[in-house]
Amino acid sequence: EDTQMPSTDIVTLTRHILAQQIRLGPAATGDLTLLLNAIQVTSKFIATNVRKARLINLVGLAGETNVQGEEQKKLDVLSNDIMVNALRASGKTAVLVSEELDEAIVIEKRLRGKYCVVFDPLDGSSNIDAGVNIGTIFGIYKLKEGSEGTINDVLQPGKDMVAAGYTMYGSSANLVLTTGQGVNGYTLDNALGEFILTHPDIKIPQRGKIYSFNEGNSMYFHEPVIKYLESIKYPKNGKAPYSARYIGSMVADVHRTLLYGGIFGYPNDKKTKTGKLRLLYEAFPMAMLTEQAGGVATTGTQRILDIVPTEIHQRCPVFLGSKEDVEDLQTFYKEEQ
Ligand code: AHM
Ligand code: MG
Repeated sequence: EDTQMPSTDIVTLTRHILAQQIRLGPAATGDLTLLLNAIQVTSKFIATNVRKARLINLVGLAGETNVQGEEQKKLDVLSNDIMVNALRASGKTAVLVSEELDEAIVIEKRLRGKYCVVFDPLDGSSNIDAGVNIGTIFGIYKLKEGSEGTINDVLQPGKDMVAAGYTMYGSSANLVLTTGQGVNGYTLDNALGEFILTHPDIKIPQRGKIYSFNEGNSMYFHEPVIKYLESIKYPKNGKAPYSARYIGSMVADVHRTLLYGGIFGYPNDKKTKTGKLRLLYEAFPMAMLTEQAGGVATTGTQRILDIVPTEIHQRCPVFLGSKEDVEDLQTFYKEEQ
C-alpha cells in the first residue's frame, strides 16, 4: 500500500488535559484546564511572532518606530504583554509574576481566580536576535487557603507548584508540561494550530553522556564544580569523556537534557554569588519537570524544590538532569563540607 491514511484519533493538548480532568471526576472544577488552555494559546501566539520576528522588525531594541509610526516592541516585551493579557482575561488567576515586570501583578477582583502564575515570557534573550531556540517557562501555584491574592501566594516552595512547563520555539514549537503526574511533551502542528501529544510520559535517562555548562565562567567556578567537570572530561578507569552541549537558552538546554540525559548546570561562582537563574520562574518549573521525569534538581547542596523564596526575582544555583550524573556532582559538594 502506497497511500498512508492520516490518524483519525489524535491526542491534542486540550484533549489530554480534559481527559485528566474527567479522570478526577466531578470534584474537579475545570479551572486548571481552562488556565492551561489560556497558556497554550499564548504559546501559539508567541510562536507565531517568533517565526515572523525578522520579517516584521520585531528583533532588536524596543522603542523603535515602524513605517506606520507605531512603536515596535521587542519580542520579549511583546511576549510578556501577550501572557499578561491572556492570563488576566482567563479569569483563573490572582497573582502574576513575570521576569519582565519588577512588581507582581494582583488581578482585579472582577477577573480574579484561584491560581498564581510565575513566568519568563521569552527566555534566552542572548539568542533572540540570532534566531537560536528560545522559550517560555511557567509555573502555577494555587492561592493559599483563605487568601485573596498577595505576593505571599507566590513565595511558596517549588514543591507546592501544581503545574509547570515550558514551550520551546525551535525547529518546531514544543510544549512540555507536568501537572504532578509525570511529564508530557506536545508538538505544535502548524496546519491544525494544535499541540499534539508526541512525547508521552517523558523519562530522563538515569545517566547521560552530555554536560551543559557555560565553561567560559570556569575561572570563577568554585572547587566542587571545577573538580566535577575535570572528572567527566578526564575520566579514570578507561571510560569515555562526556560531550559538551551548551545553547545558552535554558529551555533548549533543559529540553535536550530531559530527552537525552546528562547534566545541565548554572552554578553560583566567585563573580555571580547567587547564580544567574531565577528561582521562581526558571529554577522551580525546570526542577519540577526534572523530578517528574525521574531526574534530580539541586543547588549542589539542597533540593531546589524545597527552597522557600523570600523575593519574587531571587536567583539560585541550578544543577539538574540524570539522577546518577547529578548525584556524582553532589559528591564533590559533600567532600567539601
Ligand atoms: P535571560 O532570562 O536574560 O534570557 O537569562 C537566562 C538565560 C538562560 O536561558 C540560560 O540558561 C542562561 O541565561 C545563559 O546564560 P549565559 O549567557 O551566562 O551562559
Ligand atoms: Mg530568563
